[in-house]
Amino acid sequence: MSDAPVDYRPMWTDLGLDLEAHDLLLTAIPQLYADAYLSQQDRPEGMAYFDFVMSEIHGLRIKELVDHKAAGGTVIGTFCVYVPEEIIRALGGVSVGLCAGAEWAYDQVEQLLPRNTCALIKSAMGFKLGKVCPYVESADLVIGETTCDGKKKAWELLGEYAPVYVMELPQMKRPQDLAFWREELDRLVEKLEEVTGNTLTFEALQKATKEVNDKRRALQRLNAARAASPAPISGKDALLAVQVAFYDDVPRFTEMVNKIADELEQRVASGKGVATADAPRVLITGTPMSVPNWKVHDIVEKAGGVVVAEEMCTGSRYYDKLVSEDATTLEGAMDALAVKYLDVNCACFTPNQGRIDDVLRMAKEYKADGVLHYALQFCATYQIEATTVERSAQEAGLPVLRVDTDYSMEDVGQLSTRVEAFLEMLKA
Ligand code: BJ8
Repeated sequence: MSDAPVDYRPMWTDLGLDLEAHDLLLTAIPQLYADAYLSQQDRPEGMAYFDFVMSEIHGLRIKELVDHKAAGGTVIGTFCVYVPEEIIRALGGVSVGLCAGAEWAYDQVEQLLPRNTCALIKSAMGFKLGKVCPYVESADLVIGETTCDGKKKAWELLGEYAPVYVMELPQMKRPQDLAFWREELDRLVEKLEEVTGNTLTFEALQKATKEVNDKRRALQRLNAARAASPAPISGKDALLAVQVAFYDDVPRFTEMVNKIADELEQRVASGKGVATADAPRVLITGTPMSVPNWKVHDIVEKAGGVVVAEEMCTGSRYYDKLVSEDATTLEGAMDALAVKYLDVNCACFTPNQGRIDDVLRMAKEYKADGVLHYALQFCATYQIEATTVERSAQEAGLPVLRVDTDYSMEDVGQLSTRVEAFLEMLKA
């Protein structure tokens, strides 16, 4: 096999990317990655896989998606962990997460959305309008959801540029909400059957459920090792693993993460870590962080702390619960999916005590010294819920630092100062 770099430009042109703008993006991400990731000491060797994945983020993986489509498959884009990837997979689709973590084409975005819209929505919209995301350009269908008001209304506008289907999410978790959600999953199946041209079967859904559960089990293993002191892996690396889980090939990802988990378990047994045993241990909770948003983890870890857990959708909310594999019928398998997916604790639900319980439980399990509440600016649900999280954590004796930010780097200096002071307090 030749080692010559592959020229992906014809593929990007076929996908309709703006090559000039895309070149700029592909210059920025490796710089960010090198600064945040490759500068780390004593990383687990298994992270070489993720270095490779990141170096090919718009290359090899996109080629795989293009080949999958050429063979009759479909690609389905998603923005939320409430969208069951098992159904997409069982219907022969590949699920790819489309949330974006960088400011892009905001001049165009702000002609459509108010300036004070959260960065996650603006970025997702910017990647589409700016024609720099090969994932969204590969998607046969984009699935939005009615989680927060910003997303719900943004999908109407995104629908002018891409084929969008919106799932309605209940805002409470009562029995009648579960019944509604179960029906909503049936409507999703109907739509996906239409797009994929395939019919959902019990066997295919069970197989997909097992495969996605295996992926989550691998992430559970990787993350369980972080309870050790010293932490065997940085928070940044653990975050990256979950970020990649949203678009990588499922069996390959599972295999590679299990290998890293093996390595971490050996590190724990031999007392090897990435930080000193007295480094302040921080649990981060809040809104999701999509590639290449590594800002807050980077600040904490460069200031001498170590992030030991993430209670967020790019964290435990993605992997900590499994779908029951006990069903014997398609109906039963769909019921199991509905139960699992409604059990995600997003701040768009009221009440949302489950999230508070998770934060307190995880802080104990991962021996966190303090909690950093992370919210994107203009995200009302998480910014408001921060008050309850802070109060509950403080009652449990955990100091809390609230960080409201966006994807810009303008506040890095100011945030670093606040984080350093917080870490000093945790050490005292
Ligand atoms: S389940 S957290 S992935 S909705 S940050 S767009 S909530 S204004 S991302 Fe999320 Fe699903 Fe919930 Fe998780 Fe709105 Fe807030 Fe922006 Fe957000």
